[in-house]
Amino acid sequence: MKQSASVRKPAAFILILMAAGCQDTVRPAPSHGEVGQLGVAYVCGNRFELRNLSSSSRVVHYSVVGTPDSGEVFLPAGSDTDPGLTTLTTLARGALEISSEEEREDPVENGAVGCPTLSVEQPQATEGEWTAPFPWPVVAVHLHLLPSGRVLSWGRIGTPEVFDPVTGIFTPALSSTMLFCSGHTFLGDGRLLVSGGHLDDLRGLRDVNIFDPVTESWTRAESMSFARWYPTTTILGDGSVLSLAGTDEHAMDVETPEIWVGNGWRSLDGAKSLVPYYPRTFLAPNGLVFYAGELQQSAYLDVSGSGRWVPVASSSYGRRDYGSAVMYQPGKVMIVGGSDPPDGLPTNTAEVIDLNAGQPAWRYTGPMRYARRQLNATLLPDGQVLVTGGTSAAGFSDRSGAVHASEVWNPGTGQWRVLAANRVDRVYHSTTVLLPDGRILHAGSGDGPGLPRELNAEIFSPPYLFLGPRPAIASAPSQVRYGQSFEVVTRDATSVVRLTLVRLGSVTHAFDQSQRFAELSFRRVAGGLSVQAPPASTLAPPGPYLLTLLNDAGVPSVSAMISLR
Ligand SMILES: [Cu+2]
Repeated sequence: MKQSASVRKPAAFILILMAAGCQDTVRPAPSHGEVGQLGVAYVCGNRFELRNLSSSSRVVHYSVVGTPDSGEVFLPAGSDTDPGLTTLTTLARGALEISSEEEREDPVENGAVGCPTLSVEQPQATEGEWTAPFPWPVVAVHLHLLPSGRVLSWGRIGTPEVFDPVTGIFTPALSSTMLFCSGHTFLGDGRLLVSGGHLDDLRGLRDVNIFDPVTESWTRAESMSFARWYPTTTILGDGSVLSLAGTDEHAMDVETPEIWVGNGWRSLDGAKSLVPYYPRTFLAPNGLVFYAGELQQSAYLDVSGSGRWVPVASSSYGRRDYGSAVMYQPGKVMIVGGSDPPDGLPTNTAEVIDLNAGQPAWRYTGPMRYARRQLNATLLPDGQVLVTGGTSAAGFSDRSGAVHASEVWNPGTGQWRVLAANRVDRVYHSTTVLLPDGRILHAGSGDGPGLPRELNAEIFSPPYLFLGPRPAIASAPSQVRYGQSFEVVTRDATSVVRLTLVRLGSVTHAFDQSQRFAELSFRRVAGGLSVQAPPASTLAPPGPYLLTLLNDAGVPSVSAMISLR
């Protein structure tokens, strides 16, 4: 602490210079920890500045005293007149000790001084920003981010279309099945499994189709034993996929769940149950499938043997008809919005449950500013949940109550923050997915009762894209195995404080059947990060994910596509 007064001043000076983009200004020498040719100075927050006066670059070892935080840092060559300066943000708070083969520095205290926030004038830094609507060839009732970074969508009318977010070009991908009202999620190999479809209103199909994102073409797979209209598909830890609920070719409820086993379907005759349309289901860390809603009573579905249901806990609000649900961390689920009774006034409330607890129970988290149903809840790479669209009016999908403001939920505080508003009413059949560049695509609405067909989409840039330079991934493996450690090459390793995975989105009817979030632990090594893959497939089921670095300002990198096997 005793050095903080002498350090604080130059630190603020350096930050201002950095903000102004100056690279070549002579900077004050570190005031502490200086031995030989290495130097360490505390800056602010968990930031330290490392100095290399040697004319050759070197790799030094660092550790935060009394914590597991340690690693390696590459220091570029310096000289008497131009010290090679590297800013390092430690993951833990504590004194920083660095050493090389020749030298060992005394630890430098963390002065516990807050970092000055860059005063950003532009409102985008607090609210984000929407693009103007742009044309979309179908009503995007079903919307998916493909492992290629392209976006697949379809509606009731027209053919499925693949959109390239980089070029803006659409390419049709004709299917022999009418895929409207199907269920879908990504398989472990990155192909999209689509279960069921549309025979007529309320009447489903047995068809199963698989979309290959490389050839951008469809293949028919083994049909299900039951036709399904409005089913949910959920991938399990072993790569098999549950198809649950829906109505059959006679518009009768399908009570028997089925499991895709790679070359056909297995019926769970012991788990017959009437589950409403598009159940909000997730693979839980214990390997069971968790049913979070829309009904008030949540439950586990055990798919082993002939299957069975086990009640878990009752949520507080009631039924959440056309509310959304999201697993925002392994085993942690939020249910948000919706209406009880169905078609009644929507709620702004949200509830969370932690399935990792001994006795999981629902509890309220902060409420949204706006009540809504027909909303979308989308995981961001920083682990927050973005809500878009929906209506606050009673009725099935009354456009007079369309909510345009987006809101973001912070799982750390349980609070929501209102962000910028989009232009178009997006209610029933609206969809939202996270893109690899950290922006969010919001589309659809229509192809339903009395609603205009919104043949357009909008893209949202969240506030994190306006907070300064983005870290960058130079390279990352395209595939990793559970429990494996792997390397991410980046020049920004010393400022990266988080590394996250978000499973690719596959969305319809106010629910993403595919997205998941996981935080990865890592250690800095020369040239990048040594990262630990999730230890088990029940925490992060196999398939394609966006891998993202976040720096100490909360700014995400452009994501890399990575496949968990
Ligand atoms: Cu529908």
